[in-house]
Amino acid sequence: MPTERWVPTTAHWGAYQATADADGGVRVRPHPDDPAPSPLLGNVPGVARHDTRVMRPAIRRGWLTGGPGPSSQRARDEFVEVDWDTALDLVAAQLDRVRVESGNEAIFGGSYGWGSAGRFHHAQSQLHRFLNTIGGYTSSRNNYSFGTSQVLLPHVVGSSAAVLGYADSWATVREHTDLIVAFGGLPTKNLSVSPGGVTRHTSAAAAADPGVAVASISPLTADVPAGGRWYSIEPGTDVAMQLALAQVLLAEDLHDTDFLSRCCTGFDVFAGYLRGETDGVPKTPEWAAPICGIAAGDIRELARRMASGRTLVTVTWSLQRARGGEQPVWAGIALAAMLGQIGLPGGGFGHGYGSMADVGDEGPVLWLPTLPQGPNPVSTFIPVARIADMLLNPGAQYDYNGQRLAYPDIRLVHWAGGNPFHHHQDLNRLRRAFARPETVVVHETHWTATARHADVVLPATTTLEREDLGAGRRDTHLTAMHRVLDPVGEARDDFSILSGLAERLGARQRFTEGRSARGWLEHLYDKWRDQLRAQGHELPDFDTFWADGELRLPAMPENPPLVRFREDPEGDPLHTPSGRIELHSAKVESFGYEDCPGHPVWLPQERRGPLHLIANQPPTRLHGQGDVGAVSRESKVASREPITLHPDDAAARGITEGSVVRVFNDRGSCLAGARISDRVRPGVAVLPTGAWFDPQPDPQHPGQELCAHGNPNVLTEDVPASRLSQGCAGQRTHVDVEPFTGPLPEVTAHTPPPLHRA
Ligand SMILES: Nc1nc2c(c(=O)[nH]1)N[C@H]1C(S)=C(S)[C@@H](COP(=O)(O)OP(=O)(O)OC[C@H]3O[C@@H](n4cnc5c(=O)[nH]c(N)nc54)[C@H](O)[C@@H]3O)O[C@H]1N2
Ligand SMILES: Nc1nc2c(c(=O)[nH]1)N[C@H]1C(S)=C(S)[C@@H](COP(=O)(O)OP(=O)(O)OC[C@H]3O[C@@H](n4cnc5c(=O)[nH]c(N)nc54)[C@H](O)[C@@H]3O)O[C@H]1N2
Ligand SMILES: [Mo]
Repeated sequence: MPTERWVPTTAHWGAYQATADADGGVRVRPHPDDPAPSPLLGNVPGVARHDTRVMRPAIRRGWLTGGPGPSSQRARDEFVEVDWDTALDLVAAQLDRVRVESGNEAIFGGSYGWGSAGRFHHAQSQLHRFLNTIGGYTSSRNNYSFGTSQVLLPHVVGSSAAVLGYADSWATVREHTDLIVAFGGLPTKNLSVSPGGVTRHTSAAAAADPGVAVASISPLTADVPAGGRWYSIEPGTDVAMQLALAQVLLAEDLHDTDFLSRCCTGFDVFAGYLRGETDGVPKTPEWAAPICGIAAGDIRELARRMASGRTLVTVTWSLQRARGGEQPVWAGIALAAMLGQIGLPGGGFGHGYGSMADVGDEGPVLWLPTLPQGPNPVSTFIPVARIADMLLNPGAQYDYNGQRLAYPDIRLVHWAGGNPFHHHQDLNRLRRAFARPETVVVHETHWTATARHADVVLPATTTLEREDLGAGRRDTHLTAMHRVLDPVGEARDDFSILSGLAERLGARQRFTEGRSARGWLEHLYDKWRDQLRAQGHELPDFDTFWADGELRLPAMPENPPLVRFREDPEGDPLHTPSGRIELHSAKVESFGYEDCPGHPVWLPQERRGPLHLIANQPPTRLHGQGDVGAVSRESKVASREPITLHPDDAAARGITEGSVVRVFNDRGSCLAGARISDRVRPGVAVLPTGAWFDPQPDPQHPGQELCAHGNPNVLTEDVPASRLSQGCAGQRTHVDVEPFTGPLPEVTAHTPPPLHRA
């Protein structure tokens, strides 16, 4: 028997080693230096060669026979498999026709999504680079993760990096912090993930047991770390509690007037609002308690405690992924500013402890090898979460960050490395939107819902089937990602697919610069190595790095903007209009948005359903990735995604543990498997994202469809956080739940669609 060859690779859930099995599959084991490998690693073997891998280029029959055009048959028609030349000829011809007839603006290439780890084969970068060589494309801006904060933070602290890029490490927190006040809690389930990967998982263990007192404010006990105190809050009401905490600091003179006058502007306006001068409502704990469900005495006591030592106020990204999502972030900053500890070690404001592994990690902040995308000759963009609005309303005007913009008229959608039928809200509406373009091209490794909604599906390799360089934000290592498996079927990497298209459009040389994939890895590595050498860091040559399998990234001196600013507010001002932290922004106020006025405010929201639904990140996979893997499959209840309900809510509806339920509101419905637990607040249900969308006729409601598998995005509302950010607001919605008594439809999302040979 040949000896096993274990090779290094990495994924968004961490670096690991892999070896090919005799039967063509793969086995995996953690990186030897990883103190806490991700549970998501267990999905890899089942995903690599799953039946849902796309084997050959496939074309929707109606598009193949009838030609391009709007169609409601997407994801309803059958697919025909064709050879690569046929598929590439057809796609290149449509790209060319659209750019000639309608201009490159009519091509939407935003292609949002996480794809896979790997600096070169990053699908979205490859697609952007390709589209730029053929005249450009309409792009998307910001992300689903913290897209609301990306627009707000520059107004408040001058840049989003000031907050997001330089979080104190967990070691610093452990050393200096007396109290962490965590809005959204510190859910460790999120902390094995970081974009591009993480070699040593240290944040998850730190967050699980920070060794520091924690006030964990969230509707779920799963978000509370060891020794933490649970403040069970009504979803969507954190701002009321934050304002009440601020009001106590103000009323009891516990705020740092020196910091507020030296480093902030607009505190007087905010303080007037806290006192009720503008609206007649003082934001006292007694005012907040009935809104947020936390007793007034508890709020008062917490405020006093916050002022008595070093306090880190932190807000998970989930809180800004909601209507009015700017407010809990801005109010959190205002609260931290009143405590006067912004820029001090272990104090001030944090954003994303409990959201992502890199927040609080200790790896260096440094520039990684990056595929250059080149300039995009088209300047048209959309805020990323406005995809359905754009496709449905060409020409319509909308607000964004003080600008009035109009949606382009999109004829061709080209997607590589993302799954809008995972990430977007109100999937029934998204289906109507995806009926509008003339052509939808998707590169996918698996038959995801987005692949099924395409006209042309081009089979992509996974990281295990190619070579790459890998490292994540604040990672400690650069991994030489070796190839482990042969490509499945006729799958090609995105670089090779796009080289084929570039060739047909006369742009091959511009796209490839004459390099092979291996040539690019060496080129990107060498360029990066030269840059680091210029900064005094000597790294091995490519061949040595490749043979070693990894290298340790050099430590870098850090210069966090808020630390510098605190030390010298005049000499090192922030990039805000005032140069200071803006607790009132004249600029934001001047936009006149009722859903994001000039300072943090409580925006009451209409309750439109008996239960709050939290659609948070899944503990068992990365978004939709890995849903066919063992860890995700084993978590299902009656083959559906588990929904967690409080015992009182379940009893009131006659719902029993393990049964199939129907979750519904006026936008849609899905089936899910009931889990009953007092670890959620009464009135709150939790259905994580990521079960592959499985639309089927609803057996009990003729003419309607339901998702048979449990994707919460059939229920979420496709609205922006506000007119300021236009950010994703998918984290929460309102629903009702009932026992499902109809004939039970089987889950079909985990089997490939019927395929015919041309
Ligand atoms: N309701 C609700 N919805 C949400 C959220 C929420 O909190 N609530 N969170 C949002 C957030 S924060 C995010 S980031 C998004 C995530 O949304 P996405 O990033 O779109 O989700 P993924 O499932 O990671 O999709 C990546 C796709 O890329 C494919 N892929 C992997 N490697 C390759 C490759 O090499 N080439 C190609 N061509 N394809 C590849 C995978 O098969 C997968 O289908 O979801 C958002 N949606
Ligand atoms: N295992 C795993 N980890 C992941 C991901 C994944 O798919 N799987 N995705 C990664 C990505 S792309 C991102 S952007 C991050 C996202 O990081 P987050 O957006 O922060 O993560 P979520 O799990 O969606 O939400 C965190 C917690 O917020 C709480 N919460 C929801 N609404 C409210 C509210 O109104 N008030 C309060 N106080 N709490 C509330 C919920 O209880 C939830 O558990 O996660 C990353 N980590
Ligand atoms: Mo995200």
